[in-house]
Amino acid sequence: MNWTIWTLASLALATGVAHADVYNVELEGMAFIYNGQTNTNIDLTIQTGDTVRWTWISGFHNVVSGLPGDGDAGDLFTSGPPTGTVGTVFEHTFTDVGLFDYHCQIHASLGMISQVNVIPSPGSLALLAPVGLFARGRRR
Ligand SMILES: [Cu+2]
Repeated sequence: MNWTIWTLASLALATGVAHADVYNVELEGMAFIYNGQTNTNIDLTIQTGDTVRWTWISGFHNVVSGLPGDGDAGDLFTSGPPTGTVGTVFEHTFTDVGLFDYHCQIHASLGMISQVNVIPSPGSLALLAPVGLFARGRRR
């Protein structure tokens, strides 16, 4: 394999065969629901570049980043005022690594709080391998 191929491979990884998966969380009753889990019991780990899509199934809700009472609640994302319109969809694409809380302002006191764990996408790490191989091949 020649250096051109490695260069192209490196560029492809660097410019991001970025992760862009979508994870669906439903708002139903007084709960966020994902994969059969609800509210703070939801175990949702995604990668940078992935999107969480919240869909209103029933009830009157909104989706606000942070925890109730946080000074910066809603700064990262907010779906706006609560709505009971079934079928409403709100999305947020996570670009930073971290553990992100969010809640519904109507039902947070009843436990409607959850979180998203964001880890680095492989594309942001894989760059190192091809660059190393490229450097080694070039010495020949
Ligand atoms: Cu709610």
